[in-house]
Amino acid sequence: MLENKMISIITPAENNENYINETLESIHKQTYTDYEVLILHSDIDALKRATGEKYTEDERFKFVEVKHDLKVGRARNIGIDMARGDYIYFLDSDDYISENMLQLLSENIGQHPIIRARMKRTDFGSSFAIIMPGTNKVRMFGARKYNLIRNHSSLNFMVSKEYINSLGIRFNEEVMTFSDLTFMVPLLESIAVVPYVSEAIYFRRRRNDPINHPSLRQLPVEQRMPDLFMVYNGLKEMELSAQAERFLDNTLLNFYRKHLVVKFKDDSFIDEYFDDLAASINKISPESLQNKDRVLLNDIRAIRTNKVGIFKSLSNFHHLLRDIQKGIRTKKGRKELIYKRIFNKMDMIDNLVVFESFQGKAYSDSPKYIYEYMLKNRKGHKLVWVINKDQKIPGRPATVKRFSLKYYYYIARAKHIVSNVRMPNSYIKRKGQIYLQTWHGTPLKRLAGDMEAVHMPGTNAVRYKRNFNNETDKWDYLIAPNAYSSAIFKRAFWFNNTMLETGYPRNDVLTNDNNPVIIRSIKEKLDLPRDKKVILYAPTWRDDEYYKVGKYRFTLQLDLERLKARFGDEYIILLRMHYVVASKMDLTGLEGFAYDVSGYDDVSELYLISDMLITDYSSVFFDYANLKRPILFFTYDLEKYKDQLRGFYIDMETELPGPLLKDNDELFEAVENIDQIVADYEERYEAFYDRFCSWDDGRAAEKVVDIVFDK
Ligand code: C2G
Repeated sequence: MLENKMISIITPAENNENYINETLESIHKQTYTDYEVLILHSDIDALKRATGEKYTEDERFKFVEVKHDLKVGRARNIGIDMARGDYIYFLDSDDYISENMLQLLSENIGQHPIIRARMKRTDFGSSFAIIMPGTNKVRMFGARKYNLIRNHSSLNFMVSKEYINSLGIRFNEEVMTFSDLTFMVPLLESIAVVPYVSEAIYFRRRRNDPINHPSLRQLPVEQRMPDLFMVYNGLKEMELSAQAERFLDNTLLNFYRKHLVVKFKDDSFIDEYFDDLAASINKISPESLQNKDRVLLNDIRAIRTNKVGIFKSLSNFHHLLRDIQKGIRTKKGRKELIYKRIFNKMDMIDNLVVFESFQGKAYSDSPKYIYEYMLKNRKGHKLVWVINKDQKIPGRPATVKRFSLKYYYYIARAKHIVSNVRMPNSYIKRKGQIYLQTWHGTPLKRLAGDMEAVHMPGTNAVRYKRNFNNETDKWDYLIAPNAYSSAIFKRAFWFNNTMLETGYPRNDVLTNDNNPVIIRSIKEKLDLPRDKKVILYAPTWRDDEYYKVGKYRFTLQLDLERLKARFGDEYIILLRMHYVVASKMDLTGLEGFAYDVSGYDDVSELYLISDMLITDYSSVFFDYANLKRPILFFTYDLEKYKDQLRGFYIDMETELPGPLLKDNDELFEAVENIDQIVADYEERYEAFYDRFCSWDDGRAAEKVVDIVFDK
């Protein structure tokens, strides 16, 4: 145990205001109490407000004001210079440590100048900061000490301050990334063994917003690469041990393989960076190339002999091979290969337009209404629909199934793509191609970049946001149904192209076709009784209730038997599940009262024929409000949905045009007293209508087409 030895924890906090409290809390709970924390930030007052009194009143917590745009290396150096402790410990302000961290480090460092503890990646907050009793073994890392530098980082090392000063080492202050190596390599070079304790754990938080708040490692390759070259070249000037040489060479080669090779798909990237790459690759020692595979060695040879032409051919050839290897195994892969390598090399066809709604599941939504407008008013275009079932579509366009070979053919050759959801990740947006994204609803639930956590199967927040951002980068036009959505879309979709502030084409019918003749014809098409009023029940889906990726479960909470017994003489009910819901409903005994209209393509037509809407958190109510008919919210799981799954943009309690009803009893009472509810909510409904529906004037399709397509 260290007697009277103080530990200085260095924690740069810029841009981490959201997480810092958990970091500080984990320090505050330490069983070893002789420490100071140097928290470096450019706006101390703001940071102190965020962290609260507990830390500002504890003099061990020192808030140090630094310039706003300091690189992390500079901040750490300032910390080292100011530290009064005997030991320095590096902890980042979005991470946290187990309670026994400082104690175990201090108990086990002995006469060594350095020690390190265990590290774990986590997606969670510090409530999960468990300790692992009984694993308090100290291992010594000698020959393998460089393995302790995980992710090129100095985090979680505790080092003697006197020792740092005797070596005179500091972090490089010019680079944004890889700066830690400039400190760690000279340090480890001077040390024979590093003790490692596995019972204390450093929790490294996986950042969930790689677009707006990337961690350093999530920055674009173009930004990280020059940093790596600079750091690598600088360190290679030193007299290094074989271990350090290997460590540095492998760092460079791994970065090359993981990131640069992908970028080199594009020849212009090779032209831009070849010389810098060659300068570093030339410094790799021959021993580090032993046992490397042929593909890598061929690349290196071309780089070292300065043969850019050969390097480009190799790179193109390898990408082709990789595409073939990846593609050949599955049917879909083979189609994607043909798409990428053949269809995408053919010319685009200027008047060809591909339409798709809800991944080919329906002929519906705004793409349908844009299509129908074009059919009448843009005769020179060839229009194609992506639709997965047999379906008669007016104007008899060519139809293709999603992911069929023809589908790939059309999305490669069409000048225009119109879709209301994301295209597949394999879609390559061609130069000159125009992608009109209509989207499919005014957002109530938090969207994409605004989501904190992601609870859908088969993904995590980082992957989800990255894929989403790749998609939104491809959008040339995006339709906004109202000013509220326009502002949210810009932020949550990171969207900087043309926002079409036109209202929704899918809502044109709610203005233009709201008359008894059309309503009757839709009811006839659906074979519904005409002497009953119609309730439409259209809930949304639940992110965490699923069978598998893309197929969600929905458990009906509505008591249909009771509803029928009480209201069956006056009403019928249409049950409309969200398009990702795969659960089937059993309506035995409810014939003539409850109708499953989940398979009906166009929900706008269902709105037209309904006298009342029951929904929950679905965007359907924003559209339905155009009709100014009653809306009830059956929100039996409000707390869970709001707090755990998504979070909302508006206050459900005060801003909705109808009441929140938490169980069947409340819901039935509301149906019974619907006239009273209409009267009670009149004012709120007006305000809601003005805010969300006032752009919908029946001409949205026309306005969109005029902007996006030539006459
Ligand atoms: N929809 C439907 N039937 C339902 C629910 C939804 O036909 N029972 C259609 C509506 O056109 C609705 C759209 O699907 O506007 C989107 O559905 P939401 O329930 O709002 O959910 P989601 O697909 O997650 O989209 O910005 C909007 C959000 O992205 C929500």
